[in-house]
Amino acid sequence: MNLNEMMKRNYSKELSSCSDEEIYYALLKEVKELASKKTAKNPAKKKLYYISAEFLIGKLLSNNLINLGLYDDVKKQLGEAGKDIGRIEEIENEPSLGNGGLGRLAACFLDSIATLGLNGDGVGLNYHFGLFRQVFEKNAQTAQPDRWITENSWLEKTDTVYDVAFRNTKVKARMYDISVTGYEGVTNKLHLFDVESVDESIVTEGIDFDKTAIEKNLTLFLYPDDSDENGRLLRIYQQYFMVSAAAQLIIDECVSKGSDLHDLDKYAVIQINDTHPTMVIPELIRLLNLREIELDEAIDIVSRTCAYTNHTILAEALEKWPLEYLKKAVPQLVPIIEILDDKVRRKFDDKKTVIIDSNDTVHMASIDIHYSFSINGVAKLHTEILKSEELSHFYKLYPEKFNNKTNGITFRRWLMHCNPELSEFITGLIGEAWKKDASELEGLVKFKKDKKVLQKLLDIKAQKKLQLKNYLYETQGMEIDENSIFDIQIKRLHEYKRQQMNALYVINKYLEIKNGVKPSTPITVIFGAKAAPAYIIAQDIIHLILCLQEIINSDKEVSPYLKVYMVENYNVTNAEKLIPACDISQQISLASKEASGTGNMKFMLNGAVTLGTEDGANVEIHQFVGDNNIYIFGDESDVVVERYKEANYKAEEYYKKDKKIQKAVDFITSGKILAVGNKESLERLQHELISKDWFMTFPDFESYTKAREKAYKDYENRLEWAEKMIVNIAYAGFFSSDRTIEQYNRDIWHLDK
Ligand code: 26Q
Repeated sequence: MNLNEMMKRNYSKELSSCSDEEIYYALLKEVKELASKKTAKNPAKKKLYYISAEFLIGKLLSNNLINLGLYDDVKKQLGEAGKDIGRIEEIENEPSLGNGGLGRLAACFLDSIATLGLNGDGVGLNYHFGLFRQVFEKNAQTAQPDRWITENSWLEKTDTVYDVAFRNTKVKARMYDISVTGYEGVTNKLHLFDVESVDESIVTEGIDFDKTAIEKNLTLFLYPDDSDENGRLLRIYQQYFMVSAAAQLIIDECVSKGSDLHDLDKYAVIQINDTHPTMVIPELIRLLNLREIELDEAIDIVSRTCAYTNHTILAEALEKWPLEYLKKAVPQLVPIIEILDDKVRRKFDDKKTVIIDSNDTVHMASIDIHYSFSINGVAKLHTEILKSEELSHFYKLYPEKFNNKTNGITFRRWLMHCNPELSEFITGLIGEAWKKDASELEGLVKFKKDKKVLQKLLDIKAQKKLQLKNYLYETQGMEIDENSIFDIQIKRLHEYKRQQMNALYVINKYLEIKNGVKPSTPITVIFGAKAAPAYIIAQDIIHLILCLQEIINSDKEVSPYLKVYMVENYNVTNAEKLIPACDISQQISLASKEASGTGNMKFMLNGAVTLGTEDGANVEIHQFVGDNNIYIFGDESDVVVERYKEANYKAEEYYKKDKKIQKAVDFITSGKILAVGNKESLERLQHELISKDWFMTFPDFESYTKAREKAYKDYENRLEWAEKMIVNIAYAGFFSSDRTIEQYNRDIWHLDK
């Protein structure tokens, strides 16, 4: 690719005299063309449809340049013309089409599917605003709409349009495509359906809009507030819109390839990403039945075609819908769901596995489990807990359907793109093979006593920390000491992830420094998290952290030793800057609650050391790196599960007898914080902790503190620390999403290469 010629073609100008914007749009056009040339000429007969309400894809320019093998050359040519590829990337808006882990996982999977040359497309929704943009005002989160679609973007309008009928209205679903490039692989598609009559002008204050005007609002936002009935109904409308269009697309494509639909499972496999696309099961059954296939056979066909992934064990996140809502929105599915329920009731006595319960509530996961052929969890521990606890009644019925697929991440984005310095260094040590086979990274272990290598690793980390410092100064005005320990917790805000426990530790550290006990190396604690707008306690925790930020950073006695920052609007783009700069990765969920986590893998790959509980994929990370290269603390999942069963945990007892806990919790409503914070919010949070502490931060607090102090102490011995870093990088290979996808394909999808 000759950029000078490209710019002359597009703008009749020399590259050096083009603006960053002009260069970005020319590259966008060129890369789209090149990507489409890599579409498989003779795709395999069977195709995977990965249906998901979220695809948190992040910016695509660099990712696509890397995957098409053009990145280095483009960067060089730009450099020669005095242009910086980093600045050009900034022109691109990040499409926030996901909340967090589940959506980002879907994006990593698409990358690996294309990289492995598998025939598989994503299917989802083209939200115009995606997830809200987080803005801090008066030490609190506010939510703003985040429009990402521009006149020219990665989206390609297609001619495919389907009718989708609801009880009261009918809309048209137009398909837009984004090319998904594989690394030295093929180009697949992400199909995003959009309602033709969408109207962005109905968005009024912040992220408020008329929730009843389905034709106009259906694809405006990702997961609109579901705290009132109209909001919840809208979620059903969105889900049905997505799966009805998907089902029509699947049938069309299979028929055009020669399927008579009785053999649908020879042409298609559908992966249902959590329960959000569950209605694809009854919808496909309905459509097959309309095409003269007997109901029993249709049910059988669909069950052989669908597979379900569970991403959560939190009861409140398992979707349940009142039958009433389905009748209001999609009455055509109700008789099918009733039949599915009836079949279950005839076959099994266990009331816990019914689809429609005695309150006329529809359990979406029950539909998935009875009517798909595979059910998988996302990390070993998670899958075991599903089998023994949350889904044990189903496991008894279908032990053969249950399997584990430990999550993974794409190393193209989460190492090659975000940390080219480390990538090159690794390649210099062990060669290029790790880029296609991540297990090759284990070859780094043999350098763990090589002082030169360790020193270089520390130098690269220092460089990434300096880059982050500059980025956060430019974008958010933060002033970070690059010589401090970067201790980072970035993920959605949720009580089970326990940002509040991290904050309690910070309070204690602050009080300690005030008392003259100073850490030998300064510490920078960084948070990044969005909270669902209707999740009050989560808002309170953000408020507490922002208040701490104000108090601690402006305290002249303390700030040379401890600073706290909450990054505004945490998203994929700033994750790519934060992760390579991290020393300590906080993965501190209450054991049993985090299904897997994938941030933990990204940090490890970039040489951060984990401070974590035995939860989700931390368990597997621990097994790989061994006790010396991770800081594990806290009660294990069996203890936690037992404590919930006994229902005898009393937070107040810990508060009363543990002085450290008491001091930290009392500080939440001290004069110092109230001077900068909101009394109602802080008192609510304090009360919640003392009276409930539902995610058991107090029982783990002492061991958390000890482990964290030990990590800070160990950090002092730089070469020993670097040894931990290299061991983490070396064993991160298992967590490549290429490995995960190989396993999905081997055990579930059976696609030909
Ligand atoms: C449910 C009902 C009503 C409204 C919203 C929802 C809802 C929305 C989003 C339920 C769940 C989600 C997202 C879940 C999620 O991101 N789970 C994460 O998935 C990751 C990938 O497997 C795991 O690594 C994380 O551990 C898990 O929390």
